[in-house]
Amino acid sequence: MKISEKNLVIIPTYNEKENVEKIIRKVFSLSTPFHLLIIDDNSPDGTAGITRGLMAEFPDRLFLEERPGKMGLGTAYIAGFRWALGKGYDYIYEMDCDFSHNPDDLERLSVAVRNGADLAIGSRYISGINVINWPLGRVLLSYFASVYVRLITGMKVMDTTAGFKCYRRQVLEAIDFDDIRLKGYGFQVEMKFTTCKLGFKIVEVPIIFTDRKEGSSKMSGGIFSEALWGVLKMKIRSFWKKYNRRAGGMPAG
Ligand SMILES: Nc1nc2c(ncn2[C@@H]2O[C@H](COP(=O)(O)OP(=O)(O)OP(=O)(O)O)[C@@H](O)[C@H]2O)c(=O)[nH]1
Ligand SMILES: [Mg+2]
Repeated sequence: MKISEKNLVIIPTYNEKENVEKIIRKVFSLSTPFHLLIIDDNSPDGTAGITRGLMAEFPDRLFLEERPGKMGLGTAYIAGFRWALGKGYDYIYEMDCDFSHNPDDLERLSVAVRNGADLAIGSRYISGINVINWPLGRVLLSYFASVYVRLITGMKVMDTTAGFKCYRRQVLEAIDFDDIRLKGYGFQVEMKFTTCKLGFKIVEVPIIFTDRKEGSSKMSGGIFSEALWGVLKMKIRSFWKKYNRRAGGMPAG
């Protein structure tokens, strides 16, 4: 890796006091000199305070952005992307705080983008189904959600809802964040769909995903139904936009 290349890992947090210090230390123990941005939504359990306490130990590498309340994963990432672009990072990673994503795999995503991918996805479904400790119902839900998204969008991505990724900065520069509407799992789908439509190269890197051992899930029925309907609406909107461009502005909508 060229010494001038800057890598930023963004981790959104909400009530991750059991995990946050461990994940920070783990990321900084890797051989790539990753920087880390924690985006905390005023977690009642004091996640931000724990992070702040570690900043003196990792000066110029550990950063914290605090938002006033729980505003969802999608807007947290968008805030992080804008921050990263403003600071000149070359490679921008998304990772959960709960160790479902193995921080060691950051290095493998890094290799994929340096070998030419514009977006590297840590994929649970590229070689079988690599999910550990999820109840069968949750695995099936996630897997068939991915199949559903592939059918609707036509994307050739196996793990369409994956949230462990690395973007080359040019991808994020090309995306109009104000046009990204979905917030939860839908956000992850919409970002991939937009990246695909812009013609960027997406590569899936096989990973093993493990259910969280500590802290609690923020997954909800609302997030699920947003993804279900939102993906359909997203596809219709994209079709409409294309049609509008071809028809020179007609019909309105
Ligand atoms: N800043 C911020 N972070 C969030 C929010 N919701 C979830 N997170 C974080 O996003 C990451 C993923 O959330 P999880 O609760 O693990 O959701 P999940 O991985 O979809 O669900 P599980 O598999 O059940 O853990 C974790 O690091 C959470 O702390 C939010 O509203 N704001
Ligand atoms: Mg999780």
